[in-house]
Amino acid sequence: MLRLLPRGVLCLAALGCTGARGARLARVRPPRAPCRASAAASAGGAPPPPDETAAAHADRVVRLHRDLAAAAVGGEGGAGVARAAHNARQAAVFDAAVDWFASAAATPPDVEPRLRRIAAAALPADGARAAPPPRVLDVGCGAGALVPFLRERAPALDLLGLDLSAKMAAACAARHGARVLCADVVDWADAEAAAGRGGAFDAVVFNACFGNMHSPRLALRAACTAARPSGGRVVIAHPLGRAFVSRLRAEDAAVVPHELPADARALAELAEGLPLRLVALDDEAPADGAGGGGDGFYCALLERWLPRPLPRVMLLRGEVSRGYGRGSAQLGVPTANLREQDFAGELAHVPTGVYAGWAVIEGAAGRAGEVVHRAVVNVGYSPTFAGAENAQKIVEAHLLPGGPSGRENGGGALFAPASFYGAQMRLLLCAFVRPEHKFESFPLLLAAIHKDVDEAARVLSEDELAPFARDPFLLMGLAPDGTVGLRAGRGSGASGPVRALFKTVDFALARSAAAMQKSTP
Ligand code: RBF
Ligand code: MG
Repeated sequence: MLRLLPRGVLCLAALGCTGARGARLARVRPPRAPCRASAAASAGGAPPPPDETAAAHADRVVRLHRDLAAAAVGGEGGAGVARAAHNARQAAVFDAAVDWFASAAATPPDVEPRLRRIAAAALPADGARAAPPPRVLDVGCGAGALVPFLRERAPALDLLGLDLSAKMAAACAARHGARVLCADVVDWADAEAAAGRGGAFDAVVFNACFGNMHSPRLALRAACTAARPSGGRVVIAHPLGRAFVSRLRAEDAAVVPHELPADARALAELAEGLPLRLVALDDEAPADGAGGGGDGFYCALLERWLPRPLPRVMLLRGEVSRGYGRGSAQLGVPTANLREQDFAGELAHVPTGVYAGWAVIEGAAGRAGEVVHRAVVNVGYSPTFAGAENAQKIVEAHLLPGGPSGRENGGGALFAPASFYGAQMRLLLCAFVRPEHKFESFPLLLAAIHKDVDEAARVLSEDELAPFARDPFLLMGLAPDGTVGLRAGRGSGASGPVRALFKTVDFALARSAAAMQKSTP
């Protein structure tokens, strides 16, 4: 049974865990040329019986790893070396083992139903016949063990495999007629995003390879970038289970540097700060209890969830400054900007990226006429303007017509930028949409911004975020602790400019306070 977990379970605050687990130093061996013939011979040995059990199969795979380790195929690897060195070792090891992995022995009958379960996690029944056909990214596809089971669910599947081993990639392409690239998912996903092709996949699957990643954290981030922003699936699985991966790691931690995340909390740590939620975790221990016999099963299903509610809502107030004169002039996207220098260092800790929230421009229409606008906000440096990036981090709010529906509070057209320079803006950011990217061209940046606007408009009208439109900070200028009369600040400082305000409030607390506001006439 799949275990369903509540929304937001991945929002636990935790230290980033990149390299924390399994950051054991790699064994250093003199690099030797891969010895494919001997490794393949000892790994495969005599052809396996066609009905090899999963346990015998597991033993065989462990022996294969042991033999490759003993042959020192591929030089250094593991989490303690640079990613390029680790990847080179993965490539050499799996190049050497391709014959076995491309043989029928690599998928004994016992294992087939488990691969079927993993394919089902990636492709839900109702999506399998979708038009256009679902797009799946099979990371570390190897010789294509999962491919037939994905196609079983969606015959017209649009599949792309990635593998670090050129021979595995070639074997997968040849055996399954699949499109396969020899690439590291981390670099590949970054390049796709820069080319405006992020978010293209309905599912990204790590089958029997997640423990081999140099950095599970970077790999997961790459999967987020590749997965469809709303509802795209990320599957981390091993058909033989978590204990089996531990066993492989014990054989050669340079090739398998990481354990699989042991529980929901470990997955939450791994996904901290990423727009993902955990949907289901199947972690079945082997019946023998000893671990690694091959009858375990592991399948974590995560889902891209856009936007990611912020653990702490951000409240900002400051003077709208002139930007860099590019927004309207070059992109046709006017923004009201707050500058880092007006804050007391607080913006340094705000991750760059696109946020959704709500905004009020003070004064323009008089207090009674203040309009709460939906806002799509970029915090960052505009790296796409290479050579003319922002000198400092800025908060750029693109405002949409008023109210949750766009028709409330008078609605109307967007502000013209000229009308808000010098005014005070109050901004409440409640969700993270995506990281800031350096796009390859301005049309790609503009297309991404239009997508941001659509997505923010959609999610701000959902129950999770809509109540924030009535936050006392937006309606009355009251800070959450009630101690700061924000309006009073304006005239109080005859001695100098008013310092901008930055506060954060726990998401759930702020949401219930705002929801209460709603029921008050
Ligand atoms: N600039 C970038 O270089 N990369 C981005 O990913 C990016 N995302 C943005 C998203 C939104 C919703 C907005 C309003 C702006 C974004 N910008 C981004 C900033 C954009 O370059 C800037 O608004 C204009 O250049 C005007 O300064
Ligand atoms: Mg701007």
